Amino acid sequence: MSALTQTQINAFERDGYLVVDNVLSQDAVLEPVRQEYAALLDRWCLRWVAEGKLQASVAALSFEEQLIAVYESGLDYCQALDISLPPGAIEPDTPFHAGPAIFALIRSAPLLDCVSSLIGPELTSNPIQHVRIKPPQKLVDKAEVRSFITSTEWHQDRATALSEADNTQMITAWVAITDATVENGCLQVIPGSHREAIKHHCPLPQLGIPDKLLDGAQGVPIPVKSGGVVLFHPLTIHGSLSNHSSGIRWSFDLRYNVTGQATGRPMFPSFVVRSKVQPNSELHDAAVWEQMWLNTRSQLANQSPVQIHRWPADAEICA
Ligand SMILES: O=C(O)CCC(=O)C(=O)O
Ligand SMILES: [Fe+2]
Repeated sequence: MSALTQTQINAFERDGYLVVDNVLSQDAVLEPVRQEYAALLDRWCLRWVAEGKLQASVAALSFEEQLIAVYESGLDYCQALDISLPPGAIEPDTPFHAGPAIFALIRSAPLLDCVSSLIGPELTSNPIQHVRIKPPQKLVDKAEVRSFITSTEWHQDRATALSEADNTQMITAWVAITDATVENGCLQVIPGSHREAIKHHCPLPQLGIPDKLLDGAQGVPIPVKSGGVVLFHPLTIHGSLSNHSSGIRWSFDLRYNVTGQATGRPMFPSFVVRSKVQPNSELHDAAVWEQMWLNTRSQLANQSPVQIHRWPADAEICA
């Protein structure tokens, strides 16, 4: 798999999204990510066991079983496993994960080839990025609203960035680690919605477009197999279904913007991931990338809470 065909580019421009199968190598890219996450979760489990919050027997389970056991024990793994810092107050020890396998995933050449086909060869890794490892919905608390755990409300990614990035050329690359199916909570999109303007979003209970501003019946589910990618435009209205399977649903959402344009999250670090005009501006060192996030955390730990979007909860349309 390399650059997109003209037919694929046309489909992206028409629909605002594109599913590309077999972008990421299982052996070279996804297996290292799985191993890195297994080791990461093992470390957290050891800590929780030592703190008396988790039964010691959990250590012997598979990643998926561990994750589910951790969730059922009432432990919050979302930020511990995420690949970004959170909004709001940041502490000197707020956890996050910026490991070498994630850096390699972000830099994966076939993935960058796809993105370059849509926005050109000068690419910055945008810091609006997350892992979502969703447990079976039957285990999820009825009051749960976070899109790291349960279904994701209809929204446009442009609304998750500050308005400084409203004209930024950006692509979301949603990477399937497990197969994403209608049953386990794949993405859904409203085809062609990227041709409309940014919609009003409400921040609560989860950032999303109020029902009265869209017709969710136009949504189509977009299943994709492990190693495949969904690419979408920042104005494409999308969300996800809930996980009605008995296993986890695991994805990463990565973003890329044209270098030099605003990222929409200026307090978090971005880096040049590919450049044709200035190849030596590319960052190739995973340790430097991790250090950028560590430095950001130190700086933000002494500051007022991080505001990541523009949407007030008291807007009339949100009532
Ligand atoms: O995976 C999900 O549930 C939502 C992901 C999403 O909204 C995104 O990748 O922009
Ligand atoms: Fe999104």
